[in-house]
Amino acid sequence: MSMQLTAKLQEQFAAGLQTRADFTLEQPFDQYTPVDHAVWNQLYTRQTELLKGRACEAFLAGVERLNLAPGKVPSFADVNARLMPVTGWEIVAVPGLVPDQVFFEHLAHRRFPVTWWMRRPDQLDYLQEPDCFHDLFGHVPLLIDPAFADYMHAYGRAALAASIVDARSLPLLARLYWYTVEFGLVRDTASPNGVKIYGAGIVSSKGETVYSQQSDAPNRLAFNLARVMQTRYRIDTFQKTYFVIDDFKQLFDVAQTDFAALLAQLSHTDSFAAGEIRHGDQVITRGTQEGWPTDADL
Ligand code: HBI
Ligand code: FE
Repeated sequence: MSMQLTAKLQEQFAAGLQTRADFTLEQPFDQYTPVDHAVWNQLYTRQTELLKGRACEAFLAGVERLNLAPGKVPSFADVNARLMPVTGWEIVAVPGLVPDQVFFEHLAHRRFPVTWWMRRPDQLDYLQEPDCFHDLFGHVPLLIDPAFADYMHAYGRAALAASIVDARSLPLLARLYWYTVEFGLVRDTASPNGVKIYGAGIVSSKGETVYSQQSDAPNRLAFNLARVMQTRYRIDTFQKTYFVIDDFKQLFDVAQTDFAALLAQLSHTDSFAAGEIRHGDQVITRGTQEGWPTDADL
């Protein structure tokens, strides 16, 4: 990951906010403005309404159990008081994206880094970097689910170990994270296209919530670990392909496998285009590809 000093980081530095060696800081609660709380309220209200019947039950239950509420930006300490006793995960405040190894180190110790600041009102629908709404509302509800909590931990440990051994495994690990934690779907035969949503990048986005489950454009393929690690992705558009898990137990089992051997093997193989369907794929829906950009993906 390239670490350029973004405008957002410069702003925090100017406000005298300093981070510890592990890139964390105390959530600077008094820095939130009435506008920040209003933005949280608006996004929370909009997404909880939209996600009924679209997000998986575990996600919706997590929002309830963590007591996330529309009123104001949640206190991280309050969230931790509900989260830690259940799965041993805690959230820690960070100024934004942190270097890969720092990120993996946190996950490997059951700490999830949450960007503390809120997006501006003109960024309700889209911003490129993760903010507090994406990180907290998107990622944290599933950390109170035992199977998902263990998957994230196993991912963190495997990614930390692999990234120390060989930096060439980083793109493969990032794809796994992308197609599960950020943009994962889970089977639900009673729902449109046979899927419900669990990925944080989807649940924190109004547009992608509807598109990922209901649009005819994207492919929806059964999850396969090696296949996912070989599949490139786009960060600038809705996904061309979603990978669908059976349940969180499947994810957890995947993270118990010998990542090191698979990563060593796959780092020498070709990667696939984001929208490609390959021989051997288990196709749930074949996308019409309507509206897809024609330029090359990552
Ligand atoms: N930092 N704060 C933060 N949040 C992330 O999701 C994140 C990160 N640093 C690196 C990183 N993700 C990537 O390594 C993942 O794609 C695996
Ligand atoms: Fe994220």
